Amino acid sequence: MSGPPAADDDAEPEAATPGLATFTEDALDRGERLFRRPCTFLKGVVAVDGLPEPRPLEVAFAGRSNVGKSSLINALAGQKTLARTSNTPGRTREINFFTLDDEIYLVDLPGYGYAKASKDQVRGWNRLIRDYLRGRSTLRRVFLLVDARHGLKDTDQEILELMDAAAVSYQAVLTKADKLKASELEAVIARTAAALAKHPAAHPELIATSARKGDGLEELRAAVAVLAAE
Ligand SMILES: Nc1nc2c(ncn2[C@@H]2O[C@H](COP(=O)(O)OP(=O)(O)OP(=O)(O)O)[C@@H](O)[C@H]2O)c(=O)[nH]1
Ligand SMILES: [Mg+2]
Repeated sequence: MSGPPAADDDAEPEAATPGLATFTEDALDRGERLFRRPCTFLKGVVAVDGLPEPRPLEVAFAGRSNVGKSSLINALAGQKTLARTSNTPGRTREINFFTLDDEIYLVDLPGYGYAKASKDQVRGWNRLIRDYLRGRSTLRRVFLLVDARHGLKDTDQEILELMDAAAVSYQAVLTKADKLKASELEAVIARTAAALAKHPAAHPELIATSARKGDGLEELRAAVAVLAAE
């Protein structure tokens, strides 16, 4: 006896939210397997002359201070204490390199726009970020983290312009999606995707994540796996 037809069998894939990146089952699967590989801290770098020898793939996580860069790296790797996180903005002050599967660098950048740091500190971190983004020829993509509650802010403009000018490919990743209702999240996705459409080096579609709840981690892992396979 056959049961009722399985509604989804031949159906089109669920309509994607406009502005959100979609991935094939295969890419999602590869992403999951990739991030089951060992991920370890390699080193913290305070000046570009300390950058490690390139690996086949390097991706970086950039964004305003406290946006959730270190938390997202931890969530991706499934390790709570790989990268140091904090309630206090300005936690990550070095460029931290993590090695995934021996082949891939995940790079945790210091946050920018941290109001309480001294001018000298801010200048130093900004220069470090700028030198890294401009000079690292093996950097394949920057995931630009944007707090879903706030969207892109004025303080993001500088890095957007820098990456456009240096032709560094980047993709926006909304963070802390757990803080928003679905309708609010859709609105910020649409708004952010529209703003980024004007930027030549920006990937047109974003990824919405919650390090706390796990949303979007599969997709972000898949994005890294797709780059690794290219
Ligand atoms: N609700 C919620 N909070 C989050 C999430 N991700 C990070 N946070 C919180 O945001 C704060 C900052 O997180 P971090 O990961 O340290 O942020 P960061 O971008 O690395 O900060 P800096 O190193 O200072 O630039 C911490 O209190 C985290 O617990 C999330 O997905 N949901
Ligand atoms: Mg950090």
